[in-house]
Amino acid sequence: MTLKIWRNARLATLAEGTEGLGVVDKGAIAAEDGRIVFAGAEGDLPSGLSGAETVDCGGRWITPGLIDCHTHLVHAGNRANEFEMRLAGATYEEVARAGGGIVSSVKSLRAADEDELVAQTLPRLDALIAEGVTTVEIKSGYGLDLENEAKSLRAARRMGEARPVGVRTTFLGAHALPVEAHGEKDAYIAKVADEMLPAIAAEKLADAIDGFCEGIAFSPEQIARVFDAARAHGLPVKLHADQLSNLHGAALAARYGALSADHLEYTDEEGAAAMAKAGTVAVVLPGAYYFIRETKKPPVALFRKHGVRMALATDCNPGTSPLTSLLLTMNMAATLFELTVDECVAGTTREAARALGLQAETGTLEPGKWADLAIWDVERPAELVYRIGFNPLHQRVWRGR
Ligand code: DI6
Ligand code: FE
Repeated sequence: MTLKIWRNARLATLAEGTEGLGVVDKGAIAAEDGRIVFAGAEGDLPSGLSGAETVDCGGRWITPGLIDCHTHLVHAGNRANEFEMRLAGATYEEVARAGGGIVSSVKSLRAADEDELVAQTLPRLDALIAEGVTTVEIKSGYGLDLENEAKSLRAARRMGEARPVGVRTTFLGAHALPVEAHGEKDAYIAKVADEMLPAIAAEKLADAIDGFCEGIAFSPEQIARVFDAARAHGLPVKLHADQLSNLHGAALAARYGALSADHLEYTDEEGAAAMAKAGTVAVVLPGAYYFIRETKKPPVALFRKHGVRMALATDCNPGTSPLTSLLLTMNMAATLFELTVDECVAGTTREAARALGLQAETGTLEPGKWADLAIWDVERPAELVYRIGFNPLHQRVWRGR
């Protein structure tokens, strides 16, 4: 049994039901065997906890460890060449005709073996960890056949063995149509639902199932087919919804009780209301919005009006969001989408945990949760959102270590 205490700290507990960030001014946290046993005013520390190893935080702020709840961290190569073509004036079609787009990432991923994928992904994970990330979600979706999707998810699982970080994996077979499907979307979706998903479920490679519901990807009917298969295997679902157009993806996700619907730039009020009713978290992804120079913003005011919980994430991917900073993501969400500081901090902790179905385990500083902490050299939490390209992390604690 290891007992450890962090004292002389200011806490943003994010505890459910508290005002704002759930601030405790002269706070302390105690953890036993990697779980929080006390979080609150230092004066209230149970006396039975004295004698433990104690860390003086010097008045620094402690938040829950950050959670990046939407990434495509496992991918091979990058698409800087396409970025350069686009800057030189090439259209999306021209880039695609030159072999670019998701197809080129699929080609690179299929050519890489699992060890190479792990090696290429680690620097991206390390960048997240350096900013206090203690849990990261990682999707497949660049393999697009069983062998390569399974390889991606195994590489994702290995991220959690290579580093002290929690990893949740998501199977995104319905991300794009592979070239060998020759335009036959229904046939490919049948393969995803009837062959790939069951095999991945049998190997326990995925914690959730995701899809891309969009004109350039799959229709609501095709996504529903995948979600039915997920349900049959007892796996929760998430959805890339309403990113480029309104196909009513948010409402579809809500209908399946999805953990989250993500992007949501084109979501309408009906979609927001359905999400609120289902408890589906809205994950906004300002990195993708910024990188593709989208101008339609997600309907944050509608999410607030209907009481939809909001999370934010990097969406780290080689095509539309080559972003590995959750702090910068917070700044973007505030500046571009007008989220408040409290919404940004809650959206990368408590609500991000909810978007992964991990709200009982992490995301707040409360007894019973994992001792996942980020200790910051800041005067106030607003600094986490305010700065651009500066990392004030003092120390990161994952499961008490
Ligand atoms: N939405 C996106 O913006 C990306 N995937 C998705 O579902 C695009 C991914 C890529 O271009 O590689
Ligand atoms: Fe994504």
